Amino acid sequence: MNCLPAKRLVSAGGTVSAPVAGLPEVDSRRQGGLLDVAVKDDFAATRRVWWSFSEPRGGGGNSTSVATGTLSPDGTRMEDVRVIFRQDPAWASTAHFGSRLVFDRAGMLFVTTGDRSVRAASMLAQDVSTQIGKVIRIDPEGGPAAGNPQVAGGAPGLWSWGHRNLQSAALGPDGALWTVEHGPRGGDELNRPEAGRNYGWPEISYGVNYNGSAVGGGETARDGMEQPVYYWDPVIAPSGMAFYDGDVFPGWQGDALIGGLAGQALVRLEIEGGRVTGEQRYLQGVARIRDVAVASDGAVMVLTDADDGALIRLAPE
Ligand SMILES: [Ca+2]
Repeated sequence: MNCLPAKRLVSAGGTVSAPVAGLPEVDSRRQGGLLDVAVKDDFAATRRVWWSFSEPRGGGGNSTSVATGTLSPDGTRMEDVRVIFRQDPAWASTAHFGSRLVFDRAGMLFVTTGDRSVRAASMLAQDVSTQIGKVIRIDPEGGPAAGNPQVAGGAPGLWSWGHRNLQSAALGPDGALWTVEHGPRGGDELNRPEAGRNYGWPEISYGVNYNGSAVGGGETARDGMEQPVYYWDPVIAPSGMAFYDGDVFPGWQGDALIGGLAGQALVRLEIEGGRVTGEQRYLQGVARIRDVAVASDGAVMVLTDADDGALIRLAPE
């Protein structure tokens, strides 16, 4: 089945809606598509929705973009839609778009991007004037966010740089943004990106390129570049992340839950004092896991990545 990207609503009872109408055009080739969706706590009153997607930008180019709109009262269409962020520069690539959207406690919106997967673009992850390979932080209307770092020549919204392909992000119990990025072979990373810091890609990595060659000069550390909190070798191919804050898995309180695509697992990281103290895997081999969330009743919701993908609810018997 080759689906066009569609945003759908799934009811509490598991009924899947028809595609929601009114979305802007999406470049859905290869890794492109509808990427993430976010609402704020006041959604029931405002019906405002934010989503990231790969947007055609002309001339074969595209970018990770963010749109916002209001879901119609009957849930069938987005209204008052506008694009509030367009990654600069656009690039002719069908890979490494990121992307995740996370609201922080100040109500600002983190947007994670990717390095576009081709060498000339990947190098721009180190160029602070671009939005390639970055964590971006904007206000919910797309404007500048108070509290962003002052970086000389920094692109609008610049928070942190030197990232490869960020498909996992969540706000931790510490109120900070945590991310997991796809590394090359053997280099997926958990980071806690701090304002104005450089996370090293494509200069340092714990992995090697897919053809076996070294990343950069083959170093894993360099002055002025941050170390990951944790890394995977072999990789899990991370997508989706949530910190568990429910009641039905009491032993998981405060732990990070991360989806594994190639890893075909739900990965749980025990984190104490900002360090990973244990790793467990669930649903091993069941499916490629695209996203994970914690429901209001404490159940864990897992979205699989397949032609006939499923939304799975995990709760104790
Ligand atoms: Ca890094």
